[in-house]
Amino acid sequence: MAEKLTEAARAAALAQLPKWHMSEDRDAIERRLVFRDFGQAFAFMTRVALVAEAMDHHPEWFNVYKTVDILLSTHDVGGLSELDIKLARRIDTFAADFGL
Ligand code: H2B
Repeated sequence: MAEKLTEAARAAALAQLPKWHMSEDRDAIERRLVFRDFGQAFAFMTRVALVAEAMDHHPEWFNVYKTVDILLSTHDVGGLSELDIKLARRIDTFAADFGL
């Protein structure tokens, strides 16, 4: 079972994820990605979906054309856990493949 990150743990984790910011109204992290077109955005989302399913940890996300807004939070603990940090790192790796 995941546990909510302590203040020290989340500060350390966020320092490693400069492209993410804390949500204004949730204990969650967010990143916006703007791709070249819808095909790239959806290819990226497909890769993330497969990893999310394998992790049994799923993003909250919103896609309009080439923009993907992602919010990560662990529902089971009502806030940020190590699972969100792990998924954010994987997402950053995929995004880098698209030059983001
Ligand atoms: N995703 C996220 N983001 N948080 C969760 O707590 C979570 C999840 N729990 N995906 C999983 C699925 C849980 O509902 C199932 C039953 O394992």
